Amino acid sequence: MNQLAESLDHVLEPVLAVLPQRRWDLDRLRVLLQLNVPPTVTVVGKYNHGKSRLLNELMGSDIFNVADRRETVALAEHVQQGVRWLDAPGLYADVALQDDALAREAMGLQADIRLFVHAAKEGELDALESNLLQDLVADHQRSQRQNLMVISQIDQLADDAQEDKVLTAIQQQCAGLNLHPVSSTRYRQGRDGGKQRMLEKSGIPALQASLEAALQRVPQAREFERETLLTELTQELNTLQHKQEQSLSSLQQTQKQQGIDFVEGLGKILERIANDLEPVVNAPGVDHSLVPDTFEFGFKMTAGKQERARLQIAYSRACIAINGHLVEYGAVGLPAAQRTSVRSMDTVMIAVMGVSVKYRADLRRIFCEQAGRDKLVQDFTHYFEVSDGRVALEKQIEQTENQLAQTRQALDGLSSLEHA
Ligand SMILES: Nc1nc2c(ncn2[C@@H]2O[C@H](COP(=O)(O)OP(=O)(O)OP(=O)(O)O)[C@@H](O)[C@H]2O)c(=O)[nH]1
Ligand SMILES: [Mg+2]
Repeated sequence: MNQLAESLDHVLEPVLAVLPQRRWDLDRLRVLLQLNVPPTVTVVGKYNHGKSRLLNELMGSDIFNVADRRETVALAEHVQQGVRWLDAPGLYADVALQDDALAREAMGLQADIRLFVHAAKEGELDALESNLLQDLVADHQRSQRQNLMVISQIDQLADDAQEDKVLTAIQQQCAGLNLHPVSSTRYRQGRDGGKQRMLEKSGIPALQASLEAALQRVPQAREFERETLLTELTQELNTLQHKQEQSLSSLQQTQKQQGIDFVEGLGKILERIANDLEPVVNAPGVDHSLVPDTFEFGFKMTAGKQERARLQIAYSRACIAINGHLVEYGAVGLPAAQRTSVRSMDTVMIAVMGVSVKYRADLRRIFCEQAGRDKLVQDFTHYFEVSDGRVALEKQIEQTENQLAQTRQALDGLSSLEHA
């Protein structure tokens, strides 16, 4: 691979990675950016309509194979006097459409000038030809790539009247395009026999004149097409970049706000819990919960039992309030790496609060002191940050950042081409 091709790859591959749907345009741009590719002329049309033979007559030598059947099955090229002639297979001839792919490569990718060849004896263009011609005309409007309409094998028509009729009908199908009626056989006869009238009647000299003018326009058409493609691609990348920047900033904003809301919300809940617990943990008098029950009390209610029940209820309420917050933020279960075989134990609540019974002193330390609440916020926030939703959001941000970096790289590459 030469140096230019390598540096083009370096620029165009990143663009393709970002805009895979523009592969075709990027391939064409690669051709346009190649230096020293002679103006390229190709033929487009159905098989056996005389395409290869026409090229031979235009070149003045029998380079391409001509036969009375489907003949051309691969692209063939010949450079002569600064023009690159490209013979392509007939369209729609091959059921597997392999030939069509080659024809499209020639007319879509390589050619600056396309000779649309249609045999006069076939009468009007059929639907496939007509669609193809419309595509080519639309492409010309976008890219200034040129199309010449050639009606071939006019010697096969009975007389001038029939020729008029056929040409009039076809002209209506391709408004705006000049028709070039030609006969390769007449041209050959005229040339070999030195018959000037036959030469003129072959239509080939007139086609040659049109082709010559079209060839003159190729440099400026290429320049226009290159600029058009570069502008379109740059615009598309700019739009994409803008969208990606917006979604990145909105994701980051969500991430930040969620984090703030989680911590602030939890802080408020903990303060409310501390207020609710205040009278329970600071009840005056003896702490009966620490007095063990003895056998003699059996199933009777005791002050100790009552107090422990009160503490248990207060603690449960605190846990329910906290858990509600965790549910709201999707931070209920443990991250996969921390899960055990006991599913019911794999909760953030248990991981942070433990399973031991809580007494007054515990509740006071855990909820009523700032340090205790700070510790809870810290521990719960840790599990919030590793929760599935939070991790997914982080991944999404990373992904968007990567995509944005790719888009920027693609844009940088393209702008280096514009300024080259
Ligand atoms: N009478 C007459 N026959 C022609 C003319 N041009 C080509 N032919 C004949 O038509 C047949 C097909 O010509 P080709 O040039 O091979 O046709 P093609 O369009 O290249 O065909 P594929 O390569 O199969 O797509 C050959 O037998 C040619 O000699 C012409 O102007 N007049
Ligand atoms: Mg051919």
